[in-house]
Amino acid sequence: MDLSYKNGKKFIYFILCGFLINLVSGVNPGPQVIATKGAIWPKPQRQNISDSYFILKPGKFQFVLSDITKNCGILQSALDRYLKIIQQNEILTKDTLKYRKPHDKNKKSWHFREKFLGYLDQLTINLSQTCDDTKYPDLEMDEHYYLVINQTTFKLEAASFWGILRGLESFSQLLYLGDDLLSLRINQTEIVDFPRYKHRGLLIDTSRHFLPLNVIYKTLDAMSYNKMNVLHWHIVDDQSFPYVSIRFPELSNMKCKNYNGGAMLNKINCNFSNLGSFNPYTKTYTPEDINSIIEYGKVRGIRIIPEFDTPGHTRSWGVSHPELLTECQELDTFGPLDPTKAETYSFMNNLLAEVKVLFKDQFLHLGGDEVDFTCWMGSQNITEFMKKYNISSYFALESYYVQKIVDMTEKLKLNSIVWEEVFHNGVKLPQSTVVQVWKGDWKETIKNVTESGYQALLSSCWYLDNIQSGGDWTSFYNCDPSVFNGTENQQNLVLGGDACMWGEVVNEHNLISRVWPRASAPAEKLWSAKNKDPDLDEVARRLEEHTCRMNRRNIGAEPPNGPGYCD
Ligand code: CP6
Repeated sequence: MDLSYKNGKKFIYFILCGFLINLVSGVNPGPQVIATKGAIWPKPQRQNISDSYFILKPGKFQFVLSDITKNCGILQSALDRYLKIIQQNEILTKDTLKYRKPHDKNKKSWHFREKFLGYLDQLTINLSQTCDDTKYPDLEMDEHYYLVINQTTFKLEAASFWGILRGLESFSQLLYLGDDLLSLRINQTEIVDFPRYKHRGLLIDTSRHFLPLNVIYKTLDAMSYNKMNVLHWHIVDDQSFPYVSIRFPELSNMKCKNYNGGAMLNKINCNFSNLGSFNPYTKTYTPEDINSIIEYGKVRGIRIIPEFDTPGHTRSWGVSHPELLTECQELDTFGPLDPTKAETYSFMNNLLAEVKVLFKDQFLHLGGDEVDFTCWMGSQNITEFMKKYNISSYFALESYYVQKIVDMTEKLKLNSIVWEEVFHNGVKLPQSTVVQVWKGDWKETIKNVTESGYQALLSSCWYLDNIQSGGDWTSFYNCDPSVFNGTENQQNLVLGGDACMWGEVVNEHNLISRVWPRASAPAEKLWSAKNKDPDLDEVARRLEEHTCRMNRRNIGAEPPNGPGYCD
């Protein structure tokens, strides 16, 4: 008895202490953000919605195709995916039934204006163009769709398959569990929707840490739930070269120099830094791996753009090809790719030609960021080369290299994306080049880039490695790519942007929770209509539900708004 009394007293102290700590540290939990059900993320361009609703029985529901769409494999696979997602909701309704207390059963709906309109058993899919299964998503893909759920019509219409994909995502998000906790509901609604920007990307970095295929697939799933359409794959860098090249397999699969002259890879004699990849057996991407990622992205309307970042960030290339790197003054240390050698360029030409065929996208990211000049400064060979060709600065030398690579890429009939340094260095770029802006003074840089007639991508405000405590999606959300001083013509040159998840401290275990739902903020900024003065409480409620929805779909997104729960 005594004991329980003491415990009780302890408990009171505990509560009091907690209260005082809260008071002193100024912690105010604030109101809990209550999710808004059946609201779409990213917000559609135009949506009329009424309180009246239909009931959808997941086991009974089906998609109906018009004749023109009947033999479209890519569409069929999308319908299968979304039917599964919709049917998952049936499990949810059954679960809530199981755990409900009996007295809840008589609970009346709180919303008096809600009116039951009937059952939604099928959604008609109207694709107005013939479906072409062989087409890969590209910058110009048409993502426009039209969705009507009313008393006369249940239909989803689009000119292209890509629009149907985006519309299916919206349709699946409209479903919510009714207040009776028994039925899936969908409100009467009409949606006209299309993206504000064509390029809505996410950068992943598989050099600093390897990311297994299943994590990349999951990332692509989550991207499709957010209507993002570009995976910017920063596939190689200083730390590792996981890309298995057909032409140069040694890049990821280095043979040890002193291994008996044999051709086999020797794991024992090859320590960590002797390898181009962290592990040539388990931590590389073969052409087959890359193909399956491209196909997985394709059916979700996501382009896969690889980045082969040069001339800096290439230390791992030198493991098997030290001759490509600038030899520095200090013995056995290497700098950026050696811009003075013809073989550097023939190597790059062979590599990029192979990459073009494998990746299929019209764009290739050439990097060009953060070139460190220290090694060039000490190199006799570099100094002589600069004198001979009248190159007056290291910036000019860097430009000399990038110019050749950009021209090479153009000859391969590919468009280039480059980091902003390339623009600052005054490289004469083909007009079709896209400049990706990542540094702090982005408004000034985007203004200058578009003034010169180049297209631009914004990343500066969407660095996911930049973590601020207390939920930082609002800072990502407050950044708008059009807020710079430029003409309408200049505004039109902004293609969109990338959220960047650099890999220094991110691997398969924390990638998903670090990216989601934080990347959902740029996803909405890039899709939805411009809103100078968004109601952040409304956005928070919608993001809360969107996060819960991703969780229900097996995406381990973190809570965006502090304390709360998912139904
Ligand atoms: N790696 C490469 C990086 C970064 C860049 N390029 C980077 C720089 C600064 C920050 C985050 C990432 N890790 N290849 C710059 C584009 Cl804050």
